[in-house]
Amino acid sequence: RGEKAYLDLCNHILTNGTKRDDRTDTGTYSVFGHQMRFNLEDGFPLLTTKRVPFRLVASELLWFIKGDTNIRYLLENNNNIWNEWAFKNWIESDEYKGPNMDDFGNRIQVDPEFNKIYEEQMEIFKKNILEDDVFAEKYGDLGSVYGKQWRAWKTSQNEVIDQLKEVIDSIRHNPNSRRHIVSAWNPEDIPTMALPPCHTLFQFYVADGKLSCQLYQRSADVFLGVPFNIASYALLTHLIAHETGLKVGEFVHTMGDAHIYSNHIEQVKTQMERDIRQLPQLLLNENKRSIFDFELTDFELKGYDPHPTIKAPIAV
Ligand code: DHF
Ligand code: TMP
Repeated sequence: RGEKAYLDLCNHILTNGTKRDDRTDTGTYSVFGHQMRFNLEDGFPLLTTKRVPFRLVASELLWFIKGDTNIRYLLENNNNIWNEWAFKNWIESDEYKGPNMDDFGNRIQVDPEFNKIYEEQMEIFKKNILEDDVFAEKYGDLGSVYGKQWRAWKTSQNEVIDQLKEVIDSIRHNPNSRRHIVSAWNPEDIPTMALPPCHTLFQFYVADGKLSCQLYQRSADVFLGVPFNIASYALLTHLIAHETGLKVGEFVHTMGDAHIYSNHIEQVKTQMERDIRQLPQLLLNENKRSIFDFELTDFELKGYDPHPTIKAPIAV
């Protein structure tokens, strides 16, 4: 349970994982089908064996909750975690006339000179997203990703379904339901997405006045993505519990392909040697009730005292 379950998963993959090639040409060690449990009553599950930037987790979640799919909002909040996937659309477009950026994700890691040129192009790209409405509209959008499916799933009758609002209503009015589900996996829309949803589907469960959440994550980058995903769904569960007058229960994290990229192994080993510290506590602004009204300043994390950051390259 808890952070130990995360470190156990790392150990399990390094010990028993199968070496596999992957889409990004990075190479991974992976296992298929794994589950971790986090009791949210024990504290907020932000890993302590490395620093996980809560501010970035929170602004990404607020972006999903708004139903936004454009990275402009993230950039306005100094959040750069989705830049590469929007940049990819830009450099593959006819309008891009700059230096060749093919396969930039791998080249920046092996070619310092190329990396410099990439950094310049990325800065120009970010500036354009922030300052040029037309450019942002066209190239800042990641397609029908999480925010769109959560808040405005389009039906065959051209209606929209607000899955998030409906699930909150059903938790409130019919807590015993076994149908508290939100799906980001919309087969028809997959081709229009910058990245098909990794956190694919989640379900809530109410018992003893407590709200639990289980996530099915089809693909899990255990070193970089998973610490964010745990914190993000824990935060979402807190927000919905707050709105519906429930206490928080458990977060159950179920994974399909759980992998460690071959260029994260040293970092993972460093992290595994560290001792687990006490979890922080999450405080929410008591004056706000609806999850749709929350802003970054309404969250406070108390007592977060993690080991230092561990850097790693992300596979694009
Ligand atoms: N692709 C891959 N290969 N792995 C991912 O985890 C991933 N996650 C995405 C989009 N594509 C992905 C969205 N979420 C970082 C964390 C989560 C995330 C994207 C990026 C990340 O780079 N985290 C760094 C800190 C980044 C920063 O400070 O700006 C970390 O050390 O946690
Ligand atoms: P894939 O689409 O080929 O599975 O690649 C997606 C990669 O991104 C994979 O390594 C999983 C990772 N990922 C996470 O772990 N968590 C996330 O939230 C996101 C968006 C991606």
